[in-house]
Amino acid sequence: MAAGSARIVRYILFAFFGIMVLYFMSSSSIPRPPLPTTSVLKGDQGKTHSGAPAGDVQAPPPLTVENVADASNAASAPALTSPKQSNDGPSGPAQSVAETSGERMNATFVTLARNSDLWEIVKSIRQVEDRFNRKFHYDWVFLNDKPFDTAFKNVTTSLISGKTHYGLIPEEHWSFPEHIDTDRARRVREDMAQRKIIYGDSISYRHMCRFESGFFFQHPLMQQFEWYWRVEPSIELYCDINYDTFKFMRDHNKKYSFVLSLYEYVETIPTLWDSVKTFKNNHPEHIAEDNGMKFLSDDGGETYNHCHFWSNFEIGNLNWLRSQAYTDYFNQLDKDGGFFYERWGDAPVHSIAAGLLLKKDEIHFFNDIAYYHVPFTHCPTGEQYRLERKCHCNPKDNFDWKGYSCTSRFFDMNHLEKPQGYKDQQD
Ligand SMILES: Nc1nc2c(ncn2[C@@H]2O[C@H](COP(=O)(O)OP(=O)(O)OP(=O)(O)O)[C@@H](O)[C@H]2O)c(=O)[nH]1
Ligand SMILES: [Mg+2]
Repeated sequence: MAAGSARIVRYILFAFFGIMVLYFMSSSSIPRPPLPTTSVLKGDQGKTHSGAPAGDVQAPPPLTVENVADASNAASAPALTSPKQSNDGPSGPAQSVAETSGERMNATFVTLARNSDLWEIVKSIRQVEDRFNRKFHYDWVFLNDKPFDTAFKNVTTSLISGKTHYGLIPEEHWSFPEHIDTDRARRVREDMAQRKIIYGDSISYRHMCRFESGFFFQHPLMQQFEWYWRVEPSIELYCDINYDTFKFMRDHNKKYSFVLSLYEYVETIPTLWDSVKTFKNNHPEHIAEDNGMKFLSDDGGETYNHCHFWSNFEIGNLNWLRSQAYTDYFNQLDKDGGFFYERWGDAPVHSIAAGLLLKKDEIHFFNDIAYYHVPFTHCPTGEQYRLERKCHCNPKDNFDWKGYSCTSRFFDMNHLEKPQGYKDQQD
C-alpha cells in the first residue's frame, strides 16, 4: 500500500512538472499576436477588418498582394463617422483614401439598376468583391431612372469595400428626345413585338441602351472619375484577379476592353452602319490611324459584319467617352434616331466607336477575367492558367473559340497567338 501511494505521488509530481515545462515553452518561445483591445474597422459599422469575429486571434497570414492592401487600409481606415454612402454628387479627394500598397487609380465600378434588381446585383457585387475589390476597395456608382430606396442602398453599401454613390438619372437622358416621332417609334415596337425580337417592344430597354451609349459617363457622379468597370446584375467572376486592372489599362495605354464578343441580331440594327458612315464622312478627323476596322468589317468598311464586344462587361476610359470624337459620334447616331426607330444596343454602339476612334492596340482582351452573363461564359483556355488563378469555371463552357464568337477575329487582327488547346474548344 505505502509503496503504491508513493508511486502515485511520483506520477502526480511528474505530470505536474511536465505541464509546467509545456506551459513555459508555449508562453515564452512561440510568438503570439496580442489580443486586440479594439477591432479595426473598415469604415462600416461593426465589421472587423479581417472579417473574423472580434476577439478571434489568428496567426499572421503570409504577405500577399491582398494582405499588403489590407494592412495599409487598416492604417488609413476612415473614421466611423465618415459616410460610406453618398447621394449627392462627387466626393472630394479627402474621401478617396489610398488603400492599396501602390498608387490608387481614379476609378469606379458603375452599375445601372432598378430597385427590383437588388437581389441579382448583390450576387454580382459579392463576386466582384471576393475576386478583386476586397483587395483594392474601389468606389461603386449606382445609377437609376428612379430614386434608389433605402434597402437597395443599405444592402449594397454593406457589401462593397469602397465608397458607394447613388445617383438619379436626369430626365433628358432617359426620355424621347424632341426630334423623335413617337408614333413612328410605337409602330416599330408593335412590329418588333410581332416578329418576336428580343426586347423589341420595350421602351425602357431603349432608354437603357441610349443612356449606356451616350450618357452614363456624363452623370455628375461619374465626372470625378477617369476609369470605369461596368457591372450588371447576375454576373459571375470565376478567377482571382490579383492586380489592379485599372492600372493595367493605364500602363499599357488601353482605353477599352472586353471579355466576350459575338454577332449582333441583324434585326435590331439594320441602319446603324449607314449612320456610322455618315459620321465618318462628316468627321474624318476622328477616325484613328491603325484602327480596328478589320474587327468590324470584312470589306474595308463597306458593310458591318455585326461583331461587337459584349458591353455588360467593360473596363474603359471615361475621358475617351467624354472626348469630342465620341461626342460627335454619339450625336450623329442619336440624331438618326435608331435607338427608337430600331433597337440599337449599346454594345454595337460602343464597339464600333472603339473600332474606329481608337487604335486597335488600345483595345484589350482581358483573358484573365473569367466571366459569365447569361447565356455566355468566358473561361480562360489552358489548365495551368486556370489553376494559378483559382478559377472555378468549366472550360467546356468557354465561348471564345465557338463559331458565334468574334474573339478569333480580334486575335487575327492583332496577330495574337491563340492559346494552346483552343481548337479543342471550337465546338
Ligand atoms: N434603372 C434602370 N435600369 C435598367 C432598366 N432596364 C435595364 N436596366 C439595367 O441596365 C442593365 C442592362 O439591362 P439588362 O436587362 O441586363 O439587359 P441585357 O443584359 O441586354 O439583357 P439580359 O440578358 O436580360 O441581362 C442592367 O444593369 C439593368 O439592371 C430600367 O428600366 N431602369
Ligand atoms: Mg444583363
